[in-house]
Amino acid sequence: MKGVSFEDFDGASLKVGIVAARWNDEITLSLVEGCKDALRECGVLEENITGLFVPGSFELPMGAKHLLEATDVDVVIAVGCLIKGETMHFEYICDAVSHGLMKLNLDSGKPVIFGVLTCLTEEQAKSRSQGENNHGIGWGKTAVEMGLMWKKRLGI
Ligand code: RBF
Repeated sequence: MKGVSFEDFDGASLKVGIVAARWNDEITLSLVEGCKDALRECGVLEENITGLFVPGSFELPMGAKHLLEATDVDVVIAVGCLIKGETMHFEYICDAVSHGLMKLNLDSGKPVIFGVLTCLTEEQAKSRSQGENNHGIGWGKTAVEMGLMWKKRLGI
């Protein structure tokens, strides 16, 4: 199997936030569905999933910070899709988002999952957001694993 394997988790105690960018929303909505499918498969309850949309991927770190501070979620998944264009925006936004999300992980102490596709073409983005290759599935499972790890460390 390409990527990583996961054990069977029991996420019934977890509260999960999903912040998603509206840029390339055909792709990001499908990625969010992949995340939710995986969360449900791991036993996360529908009422324990909180969603928030932001305009673009650059806004994901701020949106994730909002979820961490204004709600009682244990873990946040930040979902976006960057597609390389004619300008340097792709490089700047990829760099800013990945650093912003990592900083939030370390500063907040709660896990923030990097659910951002960085693609050279729209075709790549489509193939990574559909069916069994929907990367949202792996991000959902990663969120459960890291959320449970965080709760265990705190003894809650
Ligand atoms: N946001 C995305 O989530 N994905 C993109 O592919 C994307 N491309 C952009 C390209 C340009 C030229 C600009 C100006 C913005 C782009 N954004 C994209 C939006 C960006 O993440 C952010 O929402 C805006 O720059 C406002 O802060």
